Amino acid sequence: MTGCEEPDRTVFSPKGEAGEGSLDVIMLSIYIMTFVVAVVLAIFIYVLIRYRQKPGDNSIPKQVEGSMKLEMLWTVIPIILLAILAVPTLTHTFSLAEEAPKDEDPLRVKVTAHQYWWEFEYPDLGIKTAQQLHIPTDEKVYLELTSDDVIHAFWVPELAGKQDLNPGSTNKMWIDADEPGTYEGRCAELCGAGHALMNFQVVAQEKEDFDKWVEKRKNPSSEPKTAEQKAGKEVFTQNCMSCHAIDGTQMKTKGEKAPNLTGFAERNKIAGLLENNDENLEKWMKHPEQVKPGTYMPSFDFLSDEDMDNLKAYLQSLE
Ligand code: HEC
Ligand SMILES: [Cu+2]
Repeated sequence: MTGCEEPDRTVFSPKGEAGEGSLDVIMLSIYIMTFVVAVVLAIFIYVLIRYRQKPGDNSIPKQVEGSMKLEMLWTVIPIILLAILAVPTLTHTFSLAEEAPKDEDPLRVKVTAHQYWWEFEYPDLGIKTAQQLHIPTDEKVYLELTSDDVIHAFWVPELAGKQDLNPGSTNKMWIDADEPGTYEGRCAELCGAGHALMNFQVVAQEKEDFDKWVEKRKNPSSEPKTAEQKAGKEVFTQNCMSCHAIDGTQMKTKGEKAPNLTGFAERNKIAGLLENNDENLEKWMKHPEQVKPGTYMPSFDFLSDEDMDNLKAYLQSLE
């Protein structure tokens, strides 16, 4: 409850139907627990005062063993309270895993977690991206979640509850946002050295803006224009292409083991973490392990300053 760095980025300020449903369940359990604590405390204080030893009275109170009435009472009341809690909790949890409706052609996204980054694929749109999941507002987006290595968990506190991503199987959930904005996401399952920094963002956009983003992503402008960018592409081809893919150029590699860098200039964070600017980009490329311990991106501190500058110019031209 108190662990989030920004005060309103929590489950207590939901920005969509899924998040609101979760908050309702959380509040119901808080009310029930508050009620139980209050009743128990009241009885406790009453008993402390009412039955404490009176001055001059050393008699031993009447000894009672086993009371059918009390035993029944404190067994039945918790059962009733748990039943009141269980019904909405289960209903909500199962509704979050609801299947995408076949007839309506909903937006589906395949989410694959990797140590320590996120891959987002839109199978019906033919788009692949990383670290930032774009979604349209006011629409349920159906996620199919899986992992490439160990168990991770997908969590965007403002939008929905947590869901595990397991290697070799697929879990389903839907999310929705009713306001445009950038929502912070975290990996919520200890997955290795870089776990605490395995951040991502959900970028919710009005439907038109989202459609524009899709168009742009389908026809990315990744041809270098300036001399610097051209030289940067060379450096990229030699050093980075074995892992990273950029669509829209000839260099369509497998690139499954590292984030797809198409449209990189438009991401507002690098590796889900650092503000996207030239300084941080250089810091990341030179010493990624200092930014995110355990990361599988190798260090490129051996590149000359000129190569580095060209590379930055090229990457920041990818729209
Ligand atoms: C051995 C494979 C590998 C090579 C080679 C490699 N990278 Fe990476 N790169 C990765 C991985 C894995 C990540 C994800 C790191 C993470 O977030 O844990 C990454 C992340 C990045 C990111 C952040 C992406 C994002 O979505 O925010 C950038 C930028 C990047 N690499 C640039 C480069 C450049 C430039 C080169 C060449 C100089 C390069 N990489 C070479 C594996 C590689
Ligand atoms: Cu993880």
